[in-house]
Amino acid sequence: MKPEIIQYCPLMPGLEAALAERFTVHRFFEDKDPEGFLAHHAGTIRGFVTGGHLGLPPDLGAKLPALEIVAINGVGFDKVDLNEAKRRGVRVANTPDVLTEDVADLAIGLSIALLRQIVKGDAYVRAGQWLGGDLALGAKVSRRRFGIFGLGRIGRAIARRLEGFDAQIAYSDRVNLDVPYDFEDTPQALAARSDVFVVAAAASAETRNVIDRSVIDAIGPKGIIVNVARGSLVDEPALLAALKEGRIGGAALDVFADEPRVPDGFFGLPNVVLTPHMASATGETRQAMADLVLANLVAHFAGEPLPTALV
Ligand code: 8YV
Repeated sequence: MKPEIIQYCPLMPGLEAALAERFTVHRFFEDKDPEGFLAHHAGTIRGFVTGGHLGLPPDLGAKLPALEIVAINGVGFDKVDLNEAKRRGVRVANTPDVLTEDVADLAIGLSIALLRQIVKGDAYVRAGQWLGGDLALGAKVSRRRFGIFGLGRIGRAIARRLEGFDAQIAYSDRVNLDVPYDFEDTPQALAARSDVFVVAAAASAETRNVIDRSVIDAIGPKGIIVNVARGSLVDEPALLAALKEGRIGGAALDVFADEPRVPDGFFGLPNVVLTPHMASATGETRQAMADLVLANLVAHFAGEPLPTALV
């Protein structure tokens, strides 16, 4: 008998095929009658495969008494209750490291796109406006002051890339780390010395809405914010209000508080760049993530240690 697992979101076709070979896969995200499904199968579901942005909703987890493993297709585990998993003896794995470069690359790309008006320039050429004059001037990227909020694996990869731009790099983290960048112990202090404030910290109860009005105002009308972490770190209504009132210079956002729903208010603003949570979305990286998801599930059901265990 193949172990039964829930697939909670679409995955790479190759991963879906590999899962189907080894497991009885319930494509929960396509189920028209999830309650009916749970009434019949909840008791035999042993694995749960999910996205980092989706995790395992607590009420659903509570309905799966035989659950043994949650395999996250992503590095973020903010949507999985690790304490509850420990308490229940449920193992949890994510896909760290393999996506670090891509997320850092997108943070740099978004910074350049906004400062150098790449998206605006593209629209300008397509609309035939080039014939009628010049695009307004952008702002330099090289030698700019960058503040990185969260200097974990991804934050450090962003900093390393910024060294190539001769940027002035500062950061905030829980502690002062042994790195060649200036440390600030509050997001406000970091914001006050940053032209580009990059959010790269993990989402948690402590970091919820930590980028609030005081931080946004400290970034100020000459500064911009770039978010490749999670929407929950930023007070989104406060950011939108600041953008509308010109209290912050701009925002480049890959993540949103209630994605894929993005507040309409952002759409009409000229000083924003918006992307659909695509920081890890390259073929190479999504394949590497898929390989890790499969390796963790296979290891678990073979009774072996998980390659990238959280719990
Ligand atoms: C993915 C992510 O977009 O790694 C994460 O935590 O949010 C992203 O890499 C997502 O998890 C895809 O499932």
